[in-house]
Amino acid sequence: MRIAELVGRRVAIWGFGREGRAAIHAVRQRCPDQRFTLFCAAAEVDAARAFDPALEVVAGEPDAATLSRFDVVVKSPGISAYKPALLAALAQGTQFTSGTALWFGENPDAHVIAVTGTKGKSTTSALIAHLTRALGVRTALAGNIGLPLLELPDRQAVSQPAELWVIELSSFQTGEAGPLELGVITSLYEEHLDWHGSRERYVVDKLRLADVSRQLLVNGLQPALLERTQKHPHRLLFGQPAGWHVADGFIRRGTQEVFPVEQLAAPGLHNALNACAALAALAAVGMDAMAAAPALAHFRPLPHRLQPLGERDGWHWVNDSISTTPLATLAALESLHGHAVTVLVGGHDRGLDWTPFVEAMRSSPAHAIVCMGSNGGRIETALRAAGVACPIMHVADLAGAVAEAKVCTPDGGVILLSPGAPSFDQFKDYAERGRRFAALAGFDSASITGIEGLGIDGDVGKT
Ligand code: UMA
Repeated sequence: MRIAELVGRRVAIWGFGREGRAAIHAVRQRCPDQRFTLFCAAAEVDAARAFDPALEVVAGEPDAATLSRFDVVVKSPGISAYKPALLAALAQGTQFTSGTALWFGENPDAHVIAVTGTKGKSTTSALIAHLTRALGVRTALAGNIGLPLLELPDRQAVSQPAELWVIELSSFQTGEAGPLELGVITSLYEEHLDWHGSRERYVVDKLRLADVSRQLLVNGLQPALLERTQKHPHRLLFGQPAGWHVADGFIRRGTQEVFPVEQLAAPGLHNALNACAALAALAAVGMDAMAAAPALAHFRPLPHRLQPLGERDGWHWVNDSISTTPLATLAALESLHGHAVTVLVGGHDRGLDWTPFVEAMRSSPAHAIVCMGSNGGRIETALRAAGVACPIMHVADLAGAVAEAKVCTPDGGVILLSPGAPSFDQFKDYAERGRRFAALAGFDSASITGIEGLGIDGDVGKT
């Protein structure tokens, strides 16, 4: 759908976050005389009225009858597409679209690499943009990583439009994109079950990217992903010995040594694999990946994703606040193997199974584990029941966890925040949790949390 198709129709925008605001602005620019309605939370009403006085602002969750009074609803990604009210309105003929879908409608011939995956999608997107820019390609970086597509300037309105668009898509958006040149799927685990309703639907929604991608690049180390994408007519793999993969301390293309893992700016095996995905993506769209590879040394790791904050009071501090599954916490610990690591785990309890974490800690414990937040007690109990042989502490919140970590971590050791759980029990989001951790450690939280490179050639900053 194009934005111009909204003219003269009954239009509502649902959600007043980053995406909702971008949608209001874009629709207002293209359809200045259009009346439209915004559905948002009661706490957002004043800000919404100030943002666009011509809006009809309605507080609270719309029901099916309310939604079905509209021809088109532009929905924010965080609102589940499986809400009963939405499905009922859809059945009555209301169309649902989104900022992502409208952008693709406006830009059908843009040269796009879209990246999704349970883990690794933001870093891989940023790496692709970093590498293509190193080759001199004018590149836009946007999407779920932190910049709504509708916030990017119109291609027609800028003197130098992007030559390549690198777009991160969450599982909430993969069904809204395309058609596009290359889809990249970095990994497939279990996430966002509250939005999708079931694991199978999460997988199906995530894999919608395959349907709209002319070429599909997937992680060759994940059997389930391989099986689910094998019918794609132009499937490429990374992580396997014949192509871009990691072996014996090097990123390799086949047998050729391309880049030493220890010189990667972003630490950990999973980041080396993300780099393989990025290099393979460049090669897939006909760019010189070998020439771009040296730029991996200058990539700035994204905030909150296994982000080394630096040294304070004799400890190394690592912020992995984005970690919302126990498997992500294990990956973080794996990447710090060989160091004395105190790991801070726990947060909002959404019922995930911590057994793999507990089992891993039984065979190879961290230096110490501090459990916190609403599922902290549950994790502590499981660790103790399994007889994990390292100090285990239980505290109420992040401040308490940092204080405990300072007591039990030796000089030169690592204090790692990798909660394996969402932040909503104590914070607005993972970014706020990461900033708080940085501040508690003694860093200037504002200066470490920007994402470099958003927008066209990095013209947009973010904190
Ligand atoms: N809302 C409802 N009902 C709901 C949920 C939300 O009415 O059930 C309303 C809220 O009241 C609010 C608005 O929706 O008015 C918030 O919209 P949103 O949750 O879609 O958040 P935005 O601020 O628009 O941010 C979104 C992405 N957030 C989500 O998908 C949850 C951001 O990804 C993204 O960076 C931003 O657009 C810019 O494109 C964040 C994220 O956590 C980083 N993504 C998840 C992930 O990466 O796993 C999916």
